[in-house]
Amino acid sequence: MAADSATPAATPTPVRSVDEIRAQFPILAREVKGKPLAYLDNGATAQKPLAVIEAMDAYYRGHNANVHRGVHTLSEEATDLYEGARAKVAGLLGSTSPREVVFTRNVTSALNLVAQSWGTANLQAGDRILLTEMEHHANIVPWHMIAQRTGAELQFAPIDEEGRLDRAALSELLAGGPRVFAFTHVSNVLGTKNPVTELVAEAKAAGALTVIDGAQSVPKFPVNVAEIGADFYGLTAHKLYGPTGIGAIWGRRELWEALEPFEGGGSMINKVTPEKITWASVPARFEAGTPPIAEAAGLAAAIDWVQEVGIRAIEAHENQLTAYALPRLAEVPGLTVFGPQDTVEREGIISFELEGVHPHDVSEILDRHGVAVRAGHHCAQILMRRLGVAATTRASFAVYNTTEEIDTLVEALHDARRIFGL
Ligand code: 7TS
Repeated sequence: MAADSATPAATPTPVRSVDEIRAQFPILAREVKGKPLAYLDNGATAQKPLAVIEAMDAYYRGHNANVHRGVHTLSEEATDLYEGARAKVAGLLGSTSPREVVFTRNVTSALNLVAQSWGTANLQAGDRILLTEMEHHANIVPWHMIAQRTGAELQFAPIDEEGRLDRAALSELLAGGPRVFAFTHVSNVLGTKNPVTELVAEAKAAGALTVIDGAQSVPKFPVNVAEIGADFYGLTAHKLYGPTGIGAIWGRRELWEALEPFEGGGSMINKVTPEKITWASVPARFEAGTPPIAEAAGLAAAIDWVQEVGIRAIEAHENQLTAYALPRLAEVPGLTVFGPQDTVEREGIISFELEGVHPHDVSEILDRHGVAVRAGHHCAQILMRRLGVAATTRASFAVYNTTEEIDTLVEALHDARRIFGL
C-alpha cells in the first residue's frame, strides 16, 4: 500500500508484556467448556480492562446525576465527566475541537445520523450514494433507507480477488459524480485496511461527501481525522475496550452547523413554543434526551487505557499475531483465508472457510476447545455474495491475544477436520 499519511511510520513504543496486559482483563481468566478461554472474537466486541469497569462503577457509586441540567455538584461532576469524554474522543481522533464530536449509541446510530440528517437535506431523485462491497450493514442499510425516501440510488465499488478495493473501478464510479462516498476504514470480514487518505482525496476531488466507518480501525492503529481529510468519521466504544451503548462521530464543524437533527427531545433545543422550535448549538443539537453518561465515563477510561498501552504498541502486537496466524492457518488442509495475505494491507481480522465443514460447525467445535470466534455473514451480506459464500468463520485479534491462542485455534481446526472425517 502507498504510504498513508494517516498512519505514519511506527516509532517503537515500550511494550508491556502480554501477561501484564492480560492481568487487567478479569474475563480472560475464565474457562469455557473446561478449557482456558481463547477470546478471538474481538471484531464483534473487545473485552474490558479493569480501568473501564472501575470507571463505570465509580461513576455510579460517586457521581451519578443527569448532565447539563441540575445546578448541583453531582450534576456538574457528571457533566464534566461526559464532556471530558468528548474531549478525549476528539484527542484520540486528532481533532482539536471536541464540539465536532457527537455522541451516539454506537457507530450504527452514528451512520444513521449522517445518512438521515445530511441525506434529507442534500439528496434527491437520481443522486448517487457510493458505498463499497465490503461494507458492514451499518454502512449500507441507513443509506438504503434514505435512498428509498429521496429517490437516490446506491452504487457499490467492487473489490478485487484479494479483497482490496478495485481502484480503477472506484475511480470510474467517482467520475460519475456521487453525492457521497461512505466506506469502511477496515473491513470487519476481510481485514482489509483501506488507504483512506488517498480515497478521501479522490472522492473530494470528485465532489463527494466522505463518510468513514471507523468501527474496526480506531481500536487498531492511530487515526487522525485532520490528516485523513474526511467529512465524517464514526467509531463505536465497545470495540475499543470500552462499554457498549456509546459511539461517537466526528464531523466538520461547518457541516454539523448546516444540519438539522433527526431525533428530537430534551437537551437539543434552544427554544420551544407552540409555534416553533429552535435548535441548540452543536453538538447538543444531535444528542436528544439523556445521553449515555456512565458509558462516556467508561469510554474515557478506555481511551486513557489505550493511550497508556500505546496504540502503536497495540498495532505492532496485532501485526505480529497476524503474521504468525496466516502461515499457521495455511497449514490446515482445505482452509482458505479471505482477504489480503500480507500484514501491510490487512489487520488481524481473519475470515476463512474450511472445506467440508459449515462455519457454524467449525465455531461450535472451536468453542469446545475454549476458542471464541464468530461464524456467519458478519452483517456483510453483499460481501458474502461477492465472495460466493453464505458464511465464514472469523478469528479477530486484540492486544491481549497470544500466539499460544492461535496455536489452540489451529489445533482445534485440525480437530474439526478429524471430527468431520476429512
Ligand atoms: N461497521 C463495522 C465495520 C463493524 O465491524 C461493525 C460491527 C459495525 C459497523 C457496527 O458496530 P455497532 O457497534 O454499531 O454494532 N461489527 C461486528 C462484527 O463484525 N461482528 O459483530 C459486530
